[in-house]
Amino acid sequence: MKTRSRIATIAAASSAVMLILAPQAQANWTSSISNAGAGFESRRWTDSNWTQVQFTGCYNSDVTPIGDGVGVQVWQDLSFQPDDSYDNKIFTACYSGGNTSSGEWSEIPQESGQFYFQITSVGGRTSYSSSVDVDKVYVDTAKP
Ligand SMILES: [Ca+2]
Repeated sequence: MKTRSRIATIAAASSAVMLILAPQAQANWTSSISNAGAGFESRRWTDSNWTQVQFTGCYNSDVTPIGDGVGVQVWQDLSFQPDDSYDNKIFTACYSGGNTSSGEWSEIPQESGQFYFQITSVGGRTSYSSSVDVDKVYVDTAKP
């Protein structure tokens, strides 16, 4: 039983290596967020030149004024050096009637890299005690 589980672990580790070595492809992705406070980091995605992050249906965990929205900042994940930050945008439309907030970052590098977004504030607060749920997160990498 123990031997079998170790083999499974090794197989999983090998496929992770394969993923890292695979050619980088840019793909759009959809997800949701629950209970994320300032400091939350999204999954990484491969992108270049331009990227777009959309939130549809935002709800705060507490009574923070929704007019202050949720702060969304795109970063490039760099190995062996500090990550590069791009604009911090405040999403507010997603708090009303399940509308969509959309942010575009057109200043990211032309060379393909690994990107993520960070939640920087919720209701204007940067403490993790205020958190947000997002029904739908959509990242569009399509522009070249
Ligand atoms: Ca792109």
